[in-house]
Amino acid sequence: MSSLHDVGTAVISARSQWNRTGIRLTAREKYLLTAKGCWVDFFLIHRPPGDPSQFTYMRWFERYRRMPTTNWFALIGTVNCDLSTAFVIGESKEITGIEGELTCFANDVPCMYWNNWGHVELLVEQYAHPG
Ligand SMILES: [Ca+2]
Repeated sequence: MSSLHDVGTAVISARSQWNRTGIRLTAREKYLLTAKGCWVDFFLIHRPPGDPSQFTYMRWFERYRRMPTTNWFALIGTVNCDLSTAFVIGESKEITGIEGELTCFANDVPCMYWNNWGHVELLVEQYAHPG
């Protein structure tokens, strides 16, 4: 017997600065987000947790990422396309207390989405209420 049920799935494109999932979250509910697949930054393949800089020149640009201290191409979640609400999803993340549409992106420098390829798949499940 599972305490989780599916709320929805979404395809998160590496090329899109904002991926609107159409999945609406409710603050009183608790959710499990899980992501799978690979996406590509120019020629570097990443999984949903992303990766640290693999070349020295990449370190110069880290501070310009939309989440400056988070891995390149980490899967990021936000609410209603509002960067101030951003949190790392990576491969798996439990969330609660969030109200609004789940919107996602690959962590990159804003002007560097043109050389992004591929997508990851995000599954959103909701925990059943205890008792
Ligand atoms: Ca890029």
